[in-house]
Amino acid sequence: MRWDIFCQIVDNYGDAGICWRLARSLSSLHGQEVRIFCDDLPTLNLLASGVDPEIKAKIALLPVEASYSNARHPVQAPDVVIEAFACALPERYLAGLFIATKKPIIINLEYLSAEPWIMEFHGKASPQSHGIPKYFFFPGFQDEVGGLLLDPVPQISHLTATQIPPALKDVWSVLRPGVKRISIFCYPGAPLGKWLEDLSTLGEEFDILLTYGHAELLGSFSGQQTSLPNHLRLLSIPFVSQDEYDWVLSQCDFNIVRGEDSFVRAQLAGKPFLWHIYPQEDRAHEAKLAAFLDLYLETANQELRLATIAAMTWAMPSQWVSSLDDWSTHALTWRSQLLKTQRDGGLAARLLRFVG
Ligand code: TRH
Repeated sequence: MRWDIFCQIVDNYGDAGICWRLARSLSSLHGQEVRIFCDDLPTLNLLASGVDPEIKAKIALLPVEASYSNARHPVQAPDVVIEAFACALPERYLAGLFIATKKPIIINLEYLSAEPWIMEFHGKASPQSHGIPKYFFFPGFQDEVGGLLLDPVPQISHLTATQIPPALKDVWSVLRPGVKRISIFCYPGAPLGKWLEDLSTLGEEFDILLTYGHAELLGSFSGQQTSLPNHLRLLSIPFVSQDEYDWVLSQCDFNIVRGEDSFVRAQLAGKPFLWHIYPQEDRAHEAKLAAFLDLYLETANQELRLATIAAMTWAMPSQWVSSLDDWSTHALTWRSQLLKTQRDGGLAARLLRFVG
């Protein structure tokens, strides 16, 4: 089938990240023909860099305008149109679909949530005045919903610890053997300086990998690193490709992640993590985090449950670090559990079955 994915980048990388991962899964794992129309191609290209050119060549990354200037429309509409995160389709593209002989299915690909209400809404029709069938598709953890995006192909994220991606060689060369590693990818507003300061008092050594732009978030704190005994070493990594970032997550002992793509990757890396969920004005993110923790901690003992909830809500590391070993074991169990629930192929495969 032919798929058109529309991606509007609001202010972060997540929209492009999800679209790119989905496109790769559909193309590499399921042999689908995919085009992504994006309003910010440089960002999309940045994430997609470093991928095997043969895989990349099969997916068209195009500006939004190309969706209505292409000769394929209105004669040949795709089979499926994805509106990633409910982004609006360009009017001229939609006009082409109206007069196409065979109408596609439009999928409103929603945000990932662990909240139980999505089970009721997943797959529901969203009737439109133009008559082209449109459905809601909710990614999620339960069997009844849209699933999770798994790794598209065994590439960099599956390399072993010694197969360091070239872009990370410099940083990796100064990591201290046997020292715990923490990667940091969070939103501005996180109490990062205080968090690191607390970490530095634990008497244990940590190498801290700051993803692109995060040294600036730390402001004066990063300038004070000499006053932090050797316990903490702060290292900035460049913006790397999506696969390389996945690899970083798999090579750290603890990860701070943020939007829904890195959140799922951290879980599939099988490591303890802090999900700095995107803060929403109506505090809807609090309900989302609580719903996830209900699932994530279902089998955890009371001590680990309290430690994890504390960590996920930015309590200082000294308050929960003693549970880190238990948490590491739990993270591996959770990973296997996730892979079991997604053995049907996860989101891409469920999407294919849904439209098929
Ligand atoms: O960038 P994000 O904060 O995106 C968010 C989410 O989509 C969120 O749900 C949405 O509401 C909000 O934007 C508006 O975080 P996320 O989802 O983790 O996406 C980051 C992507 O960037 C992910 O695919 C990994 C990728 N990435 C790289 O490719 N290289 C890097 O160096 C880093 C740090 C990330």
